[in-house]
Amino acid sequence: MEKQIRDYILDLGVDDVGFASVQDYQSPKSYEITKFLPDAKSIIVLAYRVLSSCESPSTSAAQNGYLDLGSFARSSSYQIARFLERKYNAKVATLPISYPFEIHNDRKAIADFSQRHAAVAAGLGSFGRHNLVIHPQFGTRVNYTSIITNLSLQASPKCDDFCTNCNLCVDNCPARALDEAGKTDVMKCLGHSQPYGIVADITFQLQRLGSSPEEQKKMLMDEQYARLKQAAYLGNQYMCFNCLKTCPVGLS
Ligand code: B12
Ligand code: SF4
Ligand code: SF4
Repeated sequence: MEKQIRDYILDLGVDDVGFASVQDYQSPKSYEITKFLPDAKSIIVLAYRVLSSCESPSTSAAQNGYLDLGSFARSSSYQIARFLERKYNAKVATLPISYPFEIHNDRKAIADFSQRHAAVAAGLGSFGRHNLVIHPQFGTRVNYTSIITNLSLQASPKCDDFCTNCNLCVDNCPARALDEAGKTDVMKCLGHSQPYGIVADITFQLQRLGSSPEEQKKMLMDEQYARLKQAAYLGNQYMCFNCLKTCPVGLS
């Protein structure tokens, strides 16, 4: 069964796949797996290589490559889930590349499920100094999604540690968000990687509330407002790829 599932997934064009047993998924801040699927037994983790457009000097081109990946991942995930249901009468729960996730004041920007911990559990990489998962072939230029299922699948072997501690990711972070080992300073990263994300939106709205009607009109005609709107429509607002693209592992 594992081979049939793997072949189906790779034939779709997904770059790599790994299997984890639910016991191997250890993510202290995430919800229990049974919250997503009460009789969950395995996690199928899918790896998608990030396009070389992440290096483009054009922010829109870099962002568009990422949105392309996101659409492909969503479509692949749905097709694989349908395949598992039809062929094996399986129960499934698909977990996204980023959104949606539950939003609560006490959890802030912590997703329901950690794709990074799932990828490590499924043998699709190991954590690096930049707190991202490094894949054996694609290095850090990779995104992950997961499908939780009640099928019992043989777990894939775990990966070695690939980080060479060269510190390039830390030195190339424009927000200095990676200075403290083992921690990403979320607010510093957010300000730089999502300059038109929710934090920027709240700042704009607060400023608008305290402005005169004339100033408000001016603010709504300004490019800043159009950028905030565009980011909100697109959903994925990442505009920085530095830690992902500067990591040399897997590039040769
Ligand atoms: C929200 C979010 C963000 C927020 C962070 C909010 C936060 N609270 O951390 C912000 C905007 C800052 C962000 C930035 C980025 N993100 Co982001 N993000 C997410 C998202 C949607 C949810 C993260 C989350 O809350 N997970 C739940 C928590 C509980 O788990 P976790 O985040 O994995 O955190 C654990 C690990 O970091 C772990 N950990 C870290 N280092 C180490 C080391 C060791 C040894 C161990 C054992 C554990 C460990 O400890 C944490 C607690 O358990 C995930 C997708 C997802 N659902 O996982 C993508 C995701 C993590 N992001 C990703 C990427 C690529 C980025 C960016 C490069 C931006 C971009 N251009 O894509 C930057 C990188 C920042 C960095 N270097 O850390 C990828 C990472 C892929 C990879 N190769 O690892 C993910 C997995 C998206 C995906 N589906 O592929 N992101
Ligand atoms: S995405 Fe950019 S700002 Fe965020 S940690 Fe990586 S390099 Fe730093
Ligand atoms: S850039 Fe260097 S230090 Fe950073 S994760 Fe990659 S190998 Fe490790």
